[in-house]
Amino acid sequence: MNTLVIGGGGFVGAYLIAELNAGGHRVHATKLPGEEIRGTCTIHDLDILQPEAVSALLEQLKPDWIFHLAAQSSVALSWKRPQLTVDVNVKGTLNLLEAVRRLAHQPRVLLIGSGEEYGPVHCCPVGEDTPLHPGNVYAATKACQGMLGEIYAKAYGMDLLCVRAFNHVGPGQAPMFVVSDFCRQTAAIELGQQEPVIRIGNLSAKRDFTDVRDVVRAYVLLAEKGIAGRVYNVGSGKAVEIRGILDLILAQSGAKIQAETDPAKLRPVDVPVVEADIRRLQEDTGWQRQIPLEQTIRDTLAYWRTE
Ligand code: A2R
Repeated sequence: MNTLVIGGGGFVGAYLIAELNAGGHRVHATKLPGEEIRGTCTIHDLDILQPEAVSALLEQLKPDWIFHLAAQSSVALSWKRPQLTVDVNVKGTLNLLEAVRRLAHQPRVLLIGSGEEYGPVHCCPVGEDTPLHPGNVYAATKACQGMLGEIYAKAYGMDLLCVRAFNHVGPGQAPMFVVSDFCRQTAAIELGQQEPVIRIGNLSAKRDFTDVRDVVRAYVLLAEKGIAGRVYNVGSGKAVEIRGILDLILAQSGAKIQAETDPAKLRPVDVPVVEADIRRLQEDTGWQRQIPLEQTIRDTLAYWRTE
């Protein structure tokens, strides 16, 4: 397949490009000017906010599959830069949908959204038909992305799937995410760069963590086998307490480390449990998680020890 990864310069992009290469696909990927892309692919500079440039690239490449990863992906930044977040995540997606609509052929498009779209849910595991109550600017833009996708799919018969990805983790992730943060601090302590105290937030929250390599495998399986017009949760289907993650990291480290609460890491409203219902993904694609959390932590620790 001739594939296009939009927003290939981010954390997930590098892994998705590797997965597509392993599957023998021809890979094109876009990045913002000045960014880098790791992985074997043909690289194109593209700002998703330039509608003519988006159209021109699609006309030129005529991809069979498009994975839309480009986003302002930080919840914290979405509070500080709401206009930018709406521009990139909503207008950017609209530019893509409009460009796809005008193509002579209809590629398969995966819009990558987020488990954040559900908001502070009280049903666990959360299924795709649960009403969305986004609780922050980022989540609202991703919910809007999905709604636009559904409208375009119905109105224009576009071959489109919406993905709601839950927490994904792995080597190379920015340290503003909890697993990466704990692993980075642990490696810094081991290397004598930080006093032997790890700063933590709310340890009792439970989240649904999946290795990024399993996540991108799900994306490719969805491109192959997903049913057009459907929404798919992508997650492990099993919530894990953050305290359990910290224990796994400390057990793998061997260093003597104390944990200390950092008020800055506590969220005013923290949802106690987030767990994805992944039956639809499993039934339609046969996806199963392959990489246990212990392995993800081992690899993420190894990454930070050499950074
Ligand atoms: O913000 P930057 O400089 O890191 O660039 C990000 C890029 N991006 C854009 N690409 C094209 N046109 C734009 N106007 C634009 N603004 C930002 O999208 C980054 O390289 C990429 C998204 O990658 P990450 O932020 O690392 O997200 P990650 O973890 O790879 O997640 C992929 C997707 C996102 O849509 C998330 O919202 C979703 O999975 O969970």
